[in-house]
Amino acid sequence: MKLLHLADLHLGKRVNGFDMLEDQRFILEQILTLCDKHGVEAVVLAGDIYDTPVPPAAACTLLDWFLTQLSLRHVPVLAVSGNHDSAERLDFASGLLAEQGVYIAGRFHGMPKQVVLHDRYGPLEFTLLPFVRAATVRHYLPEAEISDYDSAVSAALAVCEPAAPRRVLVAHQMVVSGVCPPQLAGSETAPLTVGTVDSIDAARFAGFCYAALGHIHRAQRVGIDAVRYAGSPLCYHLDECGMQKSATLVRIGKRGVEKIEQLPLTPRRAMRHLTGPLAKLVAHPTDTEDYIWATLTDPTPLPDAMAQLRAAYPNAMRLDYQPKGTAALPADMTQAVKGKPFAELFQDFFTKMNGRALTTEEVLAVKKLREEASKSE
Ligand SMILES: [Mn+2]
Repeated sequence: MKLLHLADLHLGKRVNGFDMLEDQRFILEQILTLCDKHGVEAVVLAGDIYDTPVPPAAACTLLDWFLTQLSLRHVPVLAVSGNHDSAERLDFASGLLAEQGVYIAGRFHGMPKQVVLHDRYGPLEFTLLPFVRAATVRHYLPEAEISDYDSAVSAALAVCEPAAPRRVLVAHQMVVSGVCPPQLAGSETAPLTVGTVDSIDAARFAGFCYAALGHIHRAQRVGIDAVRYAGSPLCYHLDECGMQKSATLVRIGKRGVEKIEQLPLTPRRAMRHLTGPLAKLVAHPTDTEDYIWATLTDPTPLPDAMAQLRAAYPNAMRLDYQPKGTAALPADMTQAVKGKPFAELFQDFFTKMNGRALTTEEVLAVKKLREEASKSE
């Protein structure tokens, strides 16, 4: 079976005040074209279908259109809620939609939804695990030993009796392999935390031939090829400037995954980061409809800089300064803080906020607080 794995559509999202709905419609049309071209037999939506629990009406209309188009092509859809979705709203009419081959798991009721589709090799099971917090699972499975996200997801999956030898998991969680954190894209939001406390070990998915994940906006494998994040289909944050987005085509054969391909997606407007003096940036603009983040290297702030920039690039989203010779702020803060000890991070933060370093007494006080906090965790 040829699956198209998508996630984090975030329909209805605004980026820096810009409504992305037209861009989203454009990319969904492209995805439909890819479905036709590659003979996709099922589409997986691994959560964060909408950007907010109460999405704008136009976002609902867009999803309605997309699901209808897939249904007209007789392509089943397997969808779960993400942390951005309202689980209840996403469940609206899900019983009726299931009759049309649109399988949606919004709420977790104590057991993931299991859907069995068939291909030439027989049954293929989809386990649809909506986004869950440990407390939700604990509520429905009071007998299970649940201390964190990892044990919660394990317990939630353990309830299911395998319905076919070949099983695919659809989930929206923070999944890690060993101690290796996934590479964030920049636009993920809660419940991400520093470290791996709220994360799930990919080893929990050993019973599945493929785990279609959502939550991290950068497409990537987690430890092994068959555990993957599809990533968002569009750049949703300026930190994602220049990131190649894709849809993941997975071919499942007799014994499991046979081939995985990342099909590149081309946005209606690219998101680009330009650096240089303003006069130079606006002198010969190219692809002027793109979403632009400009870092100006002019020695002093310029009046009307944004107005000038927008005259050349009407969709300029952000403007900042980095006069020549000054240190650049790292574009990816996660890389900058990675591996730094807590004391050092706090010292940096304090110095930045207060313009002075911590005194020895303060350092000790912070150390004490930190120790107390870790005891109460
Ligand atoms: Mn997301």
